[in-house]
This record gives sequence, structure tokens and C-alpha cells, in this order.
Amino acid sequence: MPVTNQEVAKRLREIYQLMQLAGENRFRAIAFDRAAQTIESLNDDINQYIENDNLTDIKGIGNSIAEDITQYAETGKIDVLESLRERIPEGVIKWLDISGLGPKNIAKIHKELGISTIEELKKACEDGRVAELDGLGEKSAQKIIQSIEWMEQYDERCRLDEAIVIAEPMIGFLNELDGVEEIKVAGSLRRSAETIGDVDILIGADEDHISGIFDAFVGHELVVEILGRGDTKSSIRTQAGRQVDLRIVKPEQFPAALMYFTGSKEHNVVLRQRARERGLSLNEYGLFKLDEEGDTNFDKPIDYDSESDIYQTLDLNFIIPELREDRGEIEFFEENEKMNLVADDDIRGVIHAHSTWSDGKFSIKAMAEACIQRGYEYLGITDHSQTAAYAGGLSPDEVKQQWEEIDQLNEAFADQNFRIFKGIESDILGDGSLDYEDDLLEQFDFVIASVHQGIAMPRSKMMERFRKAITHPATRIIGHPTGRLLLRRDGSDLDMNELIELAAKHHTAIEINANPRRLDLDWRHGNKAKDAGLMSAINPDAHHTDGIDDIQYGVKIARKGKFEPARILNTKSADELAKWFAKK
Ligand code: DGT
Ligand code: CA
Ligand code: CA
Ligand code: ZN
Repeated sequence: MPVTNQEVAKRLREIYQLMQLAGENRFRAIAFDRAAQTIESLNDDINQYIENDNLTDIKGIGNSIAEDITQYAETGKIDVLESLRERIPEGVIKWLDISGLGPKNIAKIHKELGISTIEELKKACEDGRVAELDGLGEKSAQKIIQSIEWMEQYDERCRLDEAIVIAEPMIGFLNELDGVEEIKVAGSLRRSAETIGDVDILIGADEDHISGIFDAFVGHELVVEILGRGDTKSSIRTQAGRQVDLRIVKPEQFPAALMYFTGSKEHNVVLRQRARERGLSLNEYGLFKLDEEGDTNFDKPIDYDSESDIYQTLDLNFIIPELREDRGEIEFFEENEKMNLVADDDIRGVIHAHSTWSDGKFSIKAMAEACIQRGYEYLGITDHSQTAAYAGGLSPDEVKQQWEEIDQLNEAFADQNFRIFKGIESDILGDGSLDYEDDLLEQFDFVIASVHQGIAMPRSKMMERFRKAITHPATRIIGHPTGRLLLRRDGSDLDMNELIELAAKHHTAIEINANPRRLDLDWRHGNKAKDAGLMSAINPDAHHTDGIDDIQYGVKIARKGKFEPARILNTKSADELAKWFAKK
């Protein structure tokens, strides 16, 4: 089974850590750490060495570790690692994530106090037992408590909007430093993923500036913890709990490194394979010829000036970062120069917004003015329906009063060429019916149908609800289909393929809810949506004037989901949209 260099390095490092926890010979343990480091920065694919049975040619890898690596590639397991894992309680292994607490002290605390969970450790730090241990003291105990509190407080991932808030000022700051020739965000953030593990930043700079740039980076005011400081990479944690990785490469390596660290891993694997098929080697340092033995020939670099050049060499057109997920983009850009994707400028109006009539914070008028201010041509107001009492859902009488207000506002806004559509976000009830009588539903300009209650019903029940809602003649858009809240709550269990087919067949759109907590429809359904000809709308679900600006996140996700402007309702003019609403 092919393995990645990173996977092998990770296992070896785990052996190193567990050996220290187990109190094994220090030099033997360090050998595993060295091997892990070497393999992490290895320019070639470790599989070549495994196949050629010459792992020991790699500096720092002896016979015994070579055998471990081979065993891992063959079986997915390493005996030493397995037996270590059995000897060290799992709880104690988690202590390794506590920054500032090394394996030696972990072993000491675990053995002398006989505790093995993080909760017990925290308690022992608080009641003075840890401070009494040799070589630890009160200061160490306090530091451990703080690290544990960080760990408890911060999630492993954050939302796209949260990552942007961290990355933008950091990049602005770094960009001003001496010697920074190029700087770009990489990783999942550059790919516009809906959640971000860590923020990756890449700089191109000459060698003599590297240490100055890293000094400034780890000394930045937002840094609460330095996680690592090396010659080419440093990592920090910010106040918000996020990790930021900064890598610095030579300016001429910048495009290849940017490509590598943008990922995704899956996309990179295919690119490297394409390079091999063309007698080339692609890595974060550049593009090189392969020699007769199939090794990277670092003396034979291939010229490139940009990511575009590298793609060209691999017989591909430039692939925008959002699409680099190995979901058909490679095949597409073999043939095509560009994919027609919706962009910020294409958005002409705002659909799905709440007002003070239900749980919004602003009047319809204020929401409309905020739309006009941002250059939009219309607003589709969609307050909650009657069943959503907790969110101030509208009774049939209130609906009619709201319509009068909208009629008046439309008269007032007519000379500004702005239009308010009468919409509603109708609950999809437990049995799939909508939340008003049909004769009232028919009179809205459009209906968004959303599930707000019972999102955890079994798949068959959920699908039945959606089937009924989609086929209802008044339903024009399905709101936030899964109801997920990113990093907080899973969405409904749905057959998304069927849902998409059904919606397309019944000329009903499924929104891309642009609220960064939702981003639902998920972009992963983009290929299916494209095949089915599904219509969508990039909807801010705004409860506040500021919420309108969430449309930007929805556009990113729509691009990632391969939506062209023609399949996004709010790229239409108000008249075209009115026609589409009336058409079902
Ligand atoms: P994240 O941080 O979990 O949201 O996701 P990424 O994609 O930002 O992943 P990260 O930060 O671990 O690494 C950044 C990029 O570096 C990743 O997208 C591709 C590249 N990379 C990292 N590790 C590997 C690896 O083992 N193999 C390959 N081919 N690329 C890697
Ligand atoms: Ca990352
Ligand atoms: Ca990273
Ligand atoms: Zn809703």
C-alpha cells in the first residue's frame, strides 16, 4: 500500500514520543525523531525507497527503522508502535497535546501521582501535587493549567470567516516587513473551505531576511503561544486559539511552494503523478527532471514563473484554488481554459432576509436601504412563518399587514429602481406540509421552505418531508437543506442526490445559505448539482444589515461548487427573477 512521507514521519514521531513516555533508552528514541524529521523534509517519495529496498540510503535511517517503515507500508502497522500503544494509557498520550509539557515530565507525573486523565492532571496542578514534584514547581503547574484551559476552550477547526479575520491583518503586517518579496495565504483558506484547521501563510524572501521575518511573526501582538520556530517554518497560536503556520521559501521557489501548500493533498497527489508520467518530479521546491533511476535530479530544474507555468508543463490550464479538491477539475482543465463561475460582481440582489416583523433586528425599510447602499437592485424579504413562534413567526393577518407595508415601500423606492419581493420562510412541518393555507401561500411573490424543527428525523422521514415541500406549487427555494451548524451541530441525514434531482425536476432552487455558520448547500454536491441543472441562490439569511455582507462567503462556496452565474437566481435582474418565481 502506498504511504505518504508525512504519514510515515507521523508514526515515527509517535514512536519517539511514546518511547519517552515509557522511559526507554533516550538515544534509541531520538533516532526515531531524527528519522521522522528527515522523512518530513525528504524531496522524494518514500515509496520509491520502499520499492527499491534502499531505505537505508536515506541519511539517518538504519536497518531497524527501515524494517519498521517497510512493515508499515506492507501491513499498515508497526510492531514497536503497537506494543508501546498498549503500554501507555490512552489518556496519558493526550497529555502530549498540552503545550509546554514534555514527555519526561508527563512520565514523571503519571508515575508518581498515578493519574492518567487530563481532568486528574488539572486537579493535581491546582491542589499543589504537581508543584511538589522534583523539577516542576508552581510555575510549571500554572503553565499546565493554562495550556489545558486553552485546549478545552478552542476547537480544532474554525469557520471560514473566523480564519479570514485572523489571516488578513497578519498578512498585512507581514507584507510590510523587510525582504518580503511575495506573500500569499495557502492551505484550506486559499481553497475557500468552509472550515479551517490552521491558517497557512507563505512568503518568498532571500535567506538573510528569514530570521528577521520569523522574529516579527512570533512577536506579533496577537500571538499567545509559539508552537514552533525553525529555519523554514514557524507556527504560533493566536488569541482566538488558531494556529498559524508561516513558511518562508526562496523567491524563485515561491510558485511551486504555493502550489504545494495550497493543496489539497488529493489534488497534489494527482499533480505529482502527472509530473512523473512526463519524466518530471514536482515538489515544494520546484519542477525537476527525473534521472535514469527515477530520482529527482535537482541539477535539472525546469523553468517556471508562476503556478500557471507549472500547470502548463503538466498539460493543464490554470486551476483556481477553490477547485483544487480532486473532484473532476483535473480532467476539466485538460480540455478547457476556464470554468464559468459566479463571482461577487454577478450578484444583483438579496434573497432571504428577516426584519423586525419576525426575528430580524432592522425594519424592512432599513434592510432595503442597506441593500441599495451596497448597490443591489432588490430585496426578497422572508420573515418566519406562524409555527416558528419562538422566532416571531407571522400570523396570516400579520402577513397581510406586512404586504401593505411592502407595497408602500415599493412605491417610495420606485424612482430608485429598487424592488422588494414579498417572500416568506415557511417552516416545513413534520409531515412535509407548508405553514399556511394554499390560497395565502399562492399570493407571496415567492416561498422559501425550510426545516427548523425535527431535523434529526430518520432519513426516510426527512426525505418524505422534503419531497412534499418541493412538489408544493408555491415552493420556489429550499432553505438551508441540512440545517447543519458548522462545528456545532450535524445536519439532517438526507439523500442529497435524490433531493437535488427532485428540486431540479420541479423547478425549485436549493439555496446556498451564505451565513458562515451554515454554508449549506455543501459545495461537495456541486458536481451532482451541475449534472442535474440545479438552480440555487446565494442567500445571506440576514437578520441584521451587516448580515447582508455574508453573501461573499456564499459566493466562495458557490464557486467551489461549480455554479455558473446562470444557475444562481440572484444574478438575475428583478424582472427576470419575478418571471422565474412565477414560472413553476
Ligand atoms: P486544514 O488546515 O486542515 O484546514 O487543511 P489544509 O489543506 O490547509 O492542510 P494543512 O494545513 O495540513 O497543509 C497545507 C497544505 O500543505 C495542504 O493543503 C497540502 C500540503 N500538504 C501538507 N501535508 C501534505 C502531505 O502529506 N502530502 C501532500 N501532498 N501535501 C501536503
Ligand atoms: Ca491549513
Ligand atoms: Ca498547516
Ligand atoms: Zn431558516
